[in-house]
Amino acid sequence: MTISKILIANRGEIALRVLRACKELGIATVAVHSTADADAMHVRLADESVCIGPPPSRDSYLNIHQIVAACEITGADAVHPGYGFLSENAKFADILDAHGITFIGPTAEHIRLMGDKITAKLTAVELGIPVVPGSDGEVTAENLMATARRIGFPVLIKATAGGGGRGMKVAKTEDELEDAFNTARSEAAAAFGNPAVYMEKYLGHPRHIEFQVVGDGEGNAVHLGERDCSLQRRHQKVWEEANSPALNVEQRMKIGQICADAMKKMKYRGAGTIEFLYENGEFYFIEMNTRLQVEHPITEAITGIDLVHEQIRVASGAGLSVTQDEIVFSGHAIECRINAEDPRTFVPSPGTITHFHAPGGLGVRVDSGAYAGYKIPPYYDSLIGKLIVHGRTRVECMMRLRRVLDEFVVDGIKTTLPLFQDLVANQDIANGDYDIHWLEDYLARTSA
Ligand code: MV4
Repeated sequence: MTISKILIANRGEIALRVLRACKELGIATVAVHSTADADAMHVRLADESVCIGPPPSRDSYLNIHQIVAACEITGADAVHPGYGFLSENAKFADILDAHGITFIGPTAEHIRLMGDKITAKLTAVELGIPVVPGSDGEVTAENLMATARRIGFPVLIKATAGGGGRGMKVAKTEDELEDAFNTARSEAAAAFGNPAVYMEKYLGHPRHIEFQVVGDGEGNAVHLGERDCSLQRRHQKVWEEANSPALNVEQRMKIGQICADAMKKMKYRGAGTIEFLYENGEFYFIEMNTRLQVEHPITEAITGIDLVHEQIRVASGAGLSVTQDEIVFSGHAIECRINAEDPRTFVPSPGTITHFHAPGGLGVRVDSGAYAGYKIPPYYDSLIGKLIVHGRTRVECMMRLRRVLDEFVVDGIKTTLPLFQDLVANQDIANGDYDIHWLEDYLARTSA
C-alpha cells in the first residue's frame, strides 16, 4: 500500500524529526497535540493539526480512540508513533490494523513477543543470539533456590513485563534470595499488573551496547552497527556514541551479522534495537526494543542512512533502500541529550526559553523543537533537544563537541549542557573508559 498522509502520534523533537522525513518523501503530515502543545514547532510545521485532548498523556498522546478519530477526520492512512507513548503498544497496532491504517512499526505479534522479556529471551536463544545465563523461563518459589545455585551468585531477578530497569532486584547470596524474589514480584505486580519474574547471572561492570537493525518483513534485514549507551543515570541515557569505543571492526561485524540474521529468520519489519550487556569481550542479549530510539541519529551520522525513511519504506512495502554490503561505517558520532533539568540534581526545570541559539558547522546536528519564547510545559519528559556531533575519528568528534557545547545557548531555564562540558573534558571519557556505573559514580564523586 502506498502511504500518502502520515499522522505523527507524538510530540517534541521526535515529532519534528518524523515530520522532516515525511516532507522529504513528499508525504502529507498531520500533527496531533494536547492543549499544552498548541504552540509546538511540529504543530506549526505540519500540513494539518488536530487537538486530541488535555495535557495529561493518558488523555491525549496515549488516547488511542482520539488518535484513531484524528486519522479518520484527516484521512491519514498511516501513523508514526515515534518513541515512548504508543510506540510499543501492540493493542494500538492491532486497532490501527482493524481500521485499515498502517502502523509504521513492527507487527503487533512481534511487539508482544519482545514486550515480554521472558519470551524475548527464549526467542533470542532460538535465533542464535547469545544471552545472559539464567533461568529457562519464569522463576517460581519452587525452583528459586535451585535455579540460583545452578547460575551461581550474584543473581538478578527481573520482571518479565519490565524493561528499562524497573522491577529488578540483586541477590548477592543465598540469604538475600527470597527477599529479592518477593520484592521483585510485588513491585512487578504493582508496576505492570504482572508479577512474573525471571533470573539472570548478575554482571558487575558491563557496558550497554545496542545494535540497530531494520527489516522489511519479508526476510530481508540489515544491521547498522552499534551504539554505546553506557553513560546513564537512573536508567536514563545521557550520552551515547557510535561506534562503541570498546569494540573493534571484527566484533562489530560478527555480532551485527548475528542480529541481522536473527531478524531475517523472524521476518522482522521496521527498525529495532537489540540490547546487549558487554563484559570481558562477551556479548549478552538482554532485551529488544521494537521502535525507533531517541539515540538513532548517531547511527544515521555514521551510516548516512535515514532511519525514518527506511521505516516508512518498509511499512509501505517498498523494501529497504540498502543491502548489508552497501552500508559503510564512517567516522564517529556522539549524542548529548539536552534536558530542561538542573545539570547536577536533574530536577526538572520547565519554563520559558528566553534565548535560544543552536550551534552549527560541519558535523553538527541539532534535533529540537525549542525556540526563543517557547514555554516548556511541565507535563512531559524534560528532553528539549539532542545535539549530535560527527567527526572522522573519535578524537575529532570530541574536539568538535567541545567547540559546539561552547556555542550552544539556552537561557531562561536550567539545562544539562554544563554536564556535557564537564564530560567532554574528562580523561576517562576521552579514553572511552567507562561502564554502566561510571556516570553515577562520577556524579557521586564530584557532588558538592
Ligand atoms: C542487568 C545488569 C546486570 N546483570 N542484567 C537495567 C535496565 C535493563 N534494561 C537491564 N539492566 C541491567 N541488566 C544482568 N544480568 C545491569 C543492568 C543495569 C544497567 C543496564 C544498562 C544500562 C544501565 C544499567 C544500570 C544499572 C543496571
